[in-house]
Amino acid sequence: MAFELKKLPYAYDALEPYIDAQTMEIHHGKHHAAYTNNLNAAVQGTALEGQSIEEILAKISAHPVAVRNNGGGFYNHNLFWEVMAPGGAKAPEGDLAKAINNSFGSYQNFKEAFTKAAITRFGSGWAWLVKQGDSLVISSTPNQDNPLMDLAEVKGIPVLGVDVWEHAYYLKYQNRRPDYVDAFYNVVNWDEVARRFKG
Ligand code: MN3
Repeated sequence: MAFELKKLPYAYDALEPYIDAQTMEIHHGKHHAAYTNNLNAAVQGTALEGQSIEEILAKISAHPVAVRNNGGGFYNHNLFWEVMAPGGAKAPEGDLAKAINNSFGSYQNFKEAFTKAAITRFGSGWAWLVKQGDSLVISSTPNQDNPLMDLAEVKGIPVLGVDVWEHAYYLKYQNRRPDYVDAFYNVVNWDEVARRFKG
């Protein structure tokens, strides 16, 4: 069964004014669609056809670079759309809040470290909040790599990610990646992050 581009769980303009509708429409309808189509083309007729995206990513070092780039792009954007929502909780709660406090000292410390990872990732990539057992760590990856890949420096289960490719923010923020990352916190869907942390 081919990988499918899921519909966004909200309208293109739902994350305004933090993320603009035109960026969302191009990002989902063009970029994510292209990763999905290219992933399908890359696995078609190979032993990977029929595997889940998680299975493919877990052994990505053995697969062609087109599978790495487009498989990562397919997975990462699925996560990205779901960990954002309009009007969600303004901060983590419950077990997730406890884990953040245990791992980073406070929510504010987490935020500073996550922001730093996002703005210091050179070129295109992602910053991640990664589950490792009961604790959390922050990492960043280049291009469309992610912590599920066997070749990632920091491995684990991604529970939050922010896309820092220029296509994610350039129309509204131009070169001001820090402003975009700052705005991102206003649309984080902490309920979904908690669900992923619970596993
Ligand atoms: Mn992107």
